[in-house]
Amino acid sequence: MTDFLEIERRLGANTYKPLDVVLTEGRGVWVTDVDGNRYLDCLAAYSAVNQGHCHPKILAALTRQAGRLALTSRAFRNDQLALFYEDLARLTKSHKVLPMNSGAEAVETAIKAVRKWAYQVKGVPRDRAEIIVCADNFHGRTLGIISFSTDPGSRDEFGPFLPGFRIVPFGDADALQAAITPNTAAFLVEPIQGEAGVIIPPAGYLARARALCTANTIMLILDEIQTGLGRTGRLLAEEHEGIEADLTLVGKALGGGFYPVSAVLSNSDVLGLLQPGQHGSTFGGNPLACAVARASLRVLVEEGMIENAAAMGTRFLSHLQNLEGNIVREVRGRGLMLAVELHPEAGGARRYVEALRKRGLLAKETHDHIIRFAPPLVITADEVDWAAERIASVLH
Ligand code: IF1
Repeated sequence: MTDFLEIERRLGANTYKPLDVVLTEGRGVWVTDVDGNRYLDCLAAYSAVNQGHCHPKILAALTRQAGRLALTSRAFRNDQLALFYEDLARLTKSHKVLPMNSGAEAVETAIKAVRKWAYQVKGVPRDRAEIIVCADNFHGRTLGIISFSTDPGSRDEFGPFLPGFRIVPFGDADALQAAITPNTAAFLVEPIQGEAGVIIPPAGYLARARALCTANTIMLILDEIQTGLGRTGRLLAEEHEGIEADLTLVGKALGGGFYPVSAVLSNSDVLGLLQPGQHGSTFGGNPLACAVARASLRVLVEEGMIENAAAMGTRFLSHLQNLEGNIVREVRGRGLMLAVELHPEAGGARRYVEALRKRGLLAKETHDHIIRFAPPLVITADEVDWAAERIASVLH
C-alpha cells in the first residue's frame, strides 16, 4: 500500500493539518477511504460539494464538454459562455457576470471593479478609494485579500500589504456607519462568517448595511462564495435579510464539486465600466467551466437541493441544540451551514473531530474550539439522524 502520508510529508508544502484519512471514492454525502471505510462527509469541501460528490448529471456534462472543447481562452468565443451568463444571470437576477476561477479571484476582481467605479463614477480622488471590511473575515489567501485579514496566521510575515481598507466589527452597523468617509467605495462582507465559525449577524444588520450603502453611494459587495448556492437554505443568503447586493460573489458549488468556477455578479454600473484589456484570466469563462457550472446550477434547482437544505438544516440544528451542555457551549446555523462551539475546558475541537472520524463522520474544526457541520445539500433525513447520533455520542 502506498504510504500517502509519508510522501505528502516529504514532498508537500506543509500548509494544512488534514485528518489522516486518505479518501479514494465519493458519491452523494458518502466518501470511502483507501482501506474501504465509509464516511459521511460533513464538510462538503467547505461548501464546494453542495450537490454531493460526483453528481452523475454534472459528471456527464463535464465529460461531454471535455470531449468536445475544453479551453479556447477569451481571445475567441465559444458556445457555452453566453449560455452560462444567461443561466446564472436569470437565476440570480443579475445584470452582468464576470467569470473567474477561484473564489479569491472573484474577490480580487470585485475590489478592482469597485475601485474603478469609485474613481470614474463616485469621484473619489485617484488611489484614495477605501473598502470597509469586517474583523474575522475570510475572503481568500491572495496578498490583496490577506492585506485586510485580521487573522495573524493568514497575514504575518507576508507584508507589505495592500492599503485602502478599514476594518470594523462584524454585526455592528453603528461601527460601519462611523467608518464611512467620502472616499468609501464599498463594504465587503460575508452574510454569515464561515471560517470565523458560522457567525450569524444580528437580525437587521445586513438590511441596515444595505441602507447605509445606498444612502452613502457605497457598493455593497456580499461574498456568497460559501453561503451562496443553497447552503443556508436559500439560493443566496442575502434573501434571509430581504436585501440585494450591488455585487455578489459566487464560487465553490458553482463548480458542482468538480471544477473551479467563480463569478462576480452585478448591476452594470460597476462591471459595465471594465473595458477590454483591464481584467482577465486564462481559464476564466472557459467552455468546460461553463458547462459544469450550468449543470451544477440546474441540478441544484431541479432536484430541490435548496429547499432540502432548509428542511434538513432545521432538522440537523434541532438535533445539535440538544447537545448544549458541559462540552458544547453554543450551536449556530442557518440551513446546512452549522457549527458547534465547545467550552474551552472541553480541551479543543480537534480531539472530537478525530473521535467523529472513528465513528464514520468527517468534519473539521475551525479555530480551536469550533466544529463546523456542512454536509452536501442532498443529505436525507435518515442521514441527518445518523450523523446527529454519532455527533451526540462524541459531544454529549
Ligand atoms: C482552503 C477557510 C472556508 C471563502 C469565502 C472566499 C473564499 C473562501 C467566504 C476563497 C474560501 C475556503 C478556502 C479553503 C478552506 C475554505 C475556508 F477555511 F479557508 F476559511 F470555507 F471557511 N470567500 N474558503 O470561504 O475561495 O479562493 O479558496 O476558491 O483550503 O484554504 P477560494
